[in-house]
Amino acid sequence: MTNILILNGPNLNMLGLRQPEVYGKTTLAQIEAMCRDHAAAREVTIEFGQSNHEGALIDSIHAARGKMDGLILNAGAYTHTSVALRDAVASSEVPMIELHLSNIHAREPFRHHSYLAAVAVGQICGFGAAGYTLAIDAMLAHLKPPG
Ligand code: CA2
Repeated sequence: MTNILILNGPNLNMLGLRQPEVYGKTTLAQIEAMCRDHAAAREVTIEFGQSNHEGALIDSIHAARGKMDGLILNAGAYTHTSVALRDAVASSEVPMIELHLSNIHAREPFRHHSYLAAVAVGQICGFGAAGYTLAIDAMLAHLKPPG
């Protein structure tokens, strides 16, 4: 069984409740349910979490070391600010996919730079809530390439 940690950063607990024009109408609880359904059909177990606190996210990434096969990380605004999160990902040695609901490259210039991109397997952005299940499939393809 493949174990994937899906971790969400600050303010993503507000999904579906505010700014639906930017982030969509789907709540984080609905996204978690979508991910659980998707994983169940693929022999994948997921852990799903969210924190508004940088240190708590770092603790979760450290705890994933040696336990989880992959990390899907929507670090929210910490993407653009946090060297500490980048260092945590690098030290965890868990393959990480950087995920965003919105296309960060089509938004304000300060969202164009990601501290996480250089330590990611790859980045998925701009597909809204569907990005989460795309990221599960991308992680499986990375961990077990076809053929
Ligand atoms: O597009 C994404 O997934 C982001 O990671 C979302 C972050 C943003 O800072 C990144 O640049 C891109 C913001 C998450 C805030 O989520 C909210 C949801 C509803 C209402 C208000 C904020």
